[in-house]
Amino acid sequence: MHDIKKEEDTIAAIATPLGPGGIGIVRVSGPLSIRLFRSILRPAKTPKEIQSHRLYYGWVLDPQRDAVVDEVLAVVMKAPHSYTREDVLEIQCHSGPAILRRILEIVIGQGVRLAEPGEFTKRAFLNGRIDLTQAEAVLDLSLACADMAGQLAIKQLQGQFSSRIEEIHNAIKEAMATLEVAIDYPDEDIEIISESQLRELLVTRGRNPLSALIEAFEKGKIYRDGAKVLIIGRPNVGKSSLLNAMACEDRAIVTSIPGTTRDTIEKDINLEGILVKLIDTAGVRRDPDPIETIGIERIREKAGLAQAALWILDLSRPLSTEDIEVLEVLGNHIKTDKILMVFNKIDKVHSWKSLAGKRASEIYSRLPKMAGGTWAGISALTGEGLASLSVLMIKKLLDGGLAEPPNIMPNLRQKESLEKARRAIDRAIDGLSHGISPDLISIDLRDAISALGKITGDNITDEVLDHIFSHFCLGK
Ligand SMILES: Nc1nc2c(ncn2[C@@H]2O[C@H](COP(=O)(O)OP(=O)(O)OP(=O)(O)O)[C@@H](O)[C@H]2O)c(=O)[nH]1
Ligand SMILES: [Mg+2]
Repeated sequence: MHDIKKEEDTIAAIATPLGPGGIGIVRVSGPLSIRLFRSILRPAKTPKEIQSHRLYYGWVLDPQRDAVVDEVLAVVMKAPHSYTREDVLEIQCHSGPAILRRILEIVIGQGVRLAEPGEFTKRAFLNGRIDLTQAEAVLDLSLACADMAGQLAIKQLQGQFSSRIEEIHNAIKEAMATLEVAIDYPDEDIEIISESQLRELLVTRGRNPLSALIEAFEKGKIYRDGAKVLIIGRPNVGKSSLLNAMACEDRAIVTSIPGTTRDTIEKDINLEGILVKLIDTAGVRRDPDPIETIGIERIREKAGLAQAALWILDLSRPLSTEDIEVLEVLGNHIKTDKILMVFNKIDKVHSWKSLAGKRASEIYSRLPKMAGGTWAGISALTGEGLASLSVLMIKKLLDGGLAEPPNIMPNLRQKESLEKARRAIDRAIDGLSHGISPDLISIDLRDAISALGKITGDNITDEVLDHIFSHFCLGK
């Protein structure tokens, strides 16, 4: 277990977002919680003894002025049956920044301290209710915008990640126990398991599961962080119309005048559970005016960060050099395999599929590097083809098939520890093959265990903890 000092004072924070809403919650944790219930709340029926986990209806009083502040529901959760394992008081009041702040002020006036970001969850961790992977999952959950990221965080919150780490940990322990025997009785030829079996154990139950988790980080990145998708094309092909259609909102101005969009416009959408930032851009054309030149510079900047680009072409008009120039102007800023050709305005033409097929071949012959690229036909006006476009976009973003998101998805901090553990195990495996002495191999294995402990929080420093929890919002 970690040996970081537990906090003993009472903390409070507003636990709900500050904005208009139905209810707001002020959360208190620590030894003063129950006394606070008595001093600032007036329940409709005064209980003899405050019961744990029971909602009490009543009013919050300002003890200094003896005035009623709000009508509330309050609950006390007695230690250790609470989120933090301390006595907790939660006051559900009417939402609104003024009321919430007023109640918080009254609470603070009673000798309670304002909580730091993430301090409730930090206490839950320090008091042993959750491990560090679960604490970090709470953070991910509160930040998750797309449902997939949220689902992943919940799995982590349920402790799936920790149990995988524990399995690896146990395997290493087993290997160490075997080595201990060899160290303690160097002259006797006791072999509990052979060297090759030991190597096998470290590979199958150490190295391989670690590699799988590290790979899950790479695979899961897009589910965790989302992706950026650029919409590019010459003026008037329907880029802004597509942004609006996918966002189900009139986010960008659409007119029949070429050159309507001058700046980049971003909108987050939820694409099959993945958070995608769509970026509409100014139409690219030859001889740009000074504003357009700035616009093109913006596109180049965004292009470097985008995971995919939708190259929009107007199927109702012949292919023009202007279309081709879009890719030339953006040059090396977008990789060809990241580009998806999208033929828009299919509602304006007859038998659009065969026409689009011909148009694609024409593009391949003029731009051989695009050969074999995927394309979609859509009408940003009627919405036709948008569903298939979404499927193609996901495929592009996931580099091929519709991969299932990994069950467990380490974050960057955790991935670095996993890599450290894998390196240590590799050294041990290598050492075994080269007949290195068991005590040296033991040191490598101990390093691996220590790296794993950084993930679950078994051996972690105050500094790292503070860093992790500082990313939380207040009241978490
Ligand atoms: N019939 C039809 N018209 C469309 C479609 N998509 C866009 N338009 C029309 O095409 C015109 C240009 O649309 P925009 O979305 O503004 O095009 P844009 O590519 O953003 O243009 P710029 O911002 O000027 O580069 C508008 O009059 C739209 O109504 C479509 O699928 N079918
Ligand atoms: Mg536009």
